Amino acid sequence: MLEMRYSTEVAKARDAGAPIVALESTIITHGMPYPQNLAMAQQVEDDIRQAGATPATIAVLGGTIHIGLEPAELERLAQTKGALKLSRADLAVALAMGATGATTVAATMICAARAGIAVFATGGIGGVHRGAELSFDISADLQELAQSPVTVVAAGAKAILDLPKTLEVLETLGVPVIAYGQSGFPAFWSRESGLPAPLRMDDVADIARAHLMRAALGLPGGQLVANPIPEADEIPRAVIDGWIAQALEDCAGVAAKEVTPRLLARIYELSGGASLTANIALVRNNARLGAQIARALVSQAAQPHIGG
Ligand code: PSU
Ligand code: MN
Repeated sequence: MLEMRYSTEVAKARDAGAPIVALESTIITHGMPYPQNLAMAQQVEDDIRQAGATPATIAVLGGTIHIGLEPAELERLAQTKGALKLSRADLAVALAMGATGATTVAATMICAARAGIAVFATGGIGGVHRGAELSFDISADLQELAQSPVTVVAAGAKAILDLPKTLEVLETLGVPVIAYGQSGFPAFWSRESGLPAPLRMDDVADIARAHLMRAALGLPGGQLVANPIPEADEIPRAVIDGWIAQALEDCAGVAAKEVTPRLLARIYELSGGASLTANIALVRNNARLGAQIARALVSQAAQPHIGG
């Protein structure tokens, strides 16, 4: 009943047992304007290929889960105006109705796990929104990290969120939050949030081993690898904080699924495009790290004493 369609290159990689990195599509349809969204998606796929893995951009097209998009499908999706934003709650309904939609971090994790893909690279995960004590707005991405066995590489959580509360919820849910190569938790457009990361790892092989250990322990869920934006591309905290404060003010009254896309679009305007340039740089950086982790996983899973 559940049909998943694999792109030509992903099908080939699966047959060969080669490393694959999943990519989400909400960042394409709801996170960036056209045509930069398409250029970003193509560039990120190429980064993964150049790093020795196969990219699998995940989306729902006409009611079918696609694991990897053919070039023409990616071009079409990037221009689709009415694409739905699909999270855990929406996925089955969208499939049942034959809809076309982009998958969030949560929905991409669900699809990746079903396809046997262990690593997923994106920009930033959803989290606890500022004012959540009144709005109750907490992204389903957090619960998904506790349920689906996928290692997600992101540049921390978007600085539009309440980062201390986001880290608290992740801890409650038992999600390992691992900063890569530094002790602080990164804040998307900036390398440091000012908060310490709960865990730190400096070695890709350790990250892969921790992923396999979690499974060996019988624990559900994945891990969040927080990879700081490259120094040359970061926006200083003081600068981005000003735009965030303004955007939050301008978007007062926006609710539910609309919140993240509207805030990102407003920050893009306020920054004269600088937020998008940084966003693209950090996604590419995460894609390259994701490819390295996927490669390490493939070589370690071949050693039976760990994978078990
Ligand atoms: N990161 C970006 N742009 C985005 C998102 C993340 O740079 O558009 C998307 C992701 O798909 C993430 C979603 O899963 O926003 C979170 O939305 P919500 O807070 O409604 O769960
Ligand atoms: Mn939300």
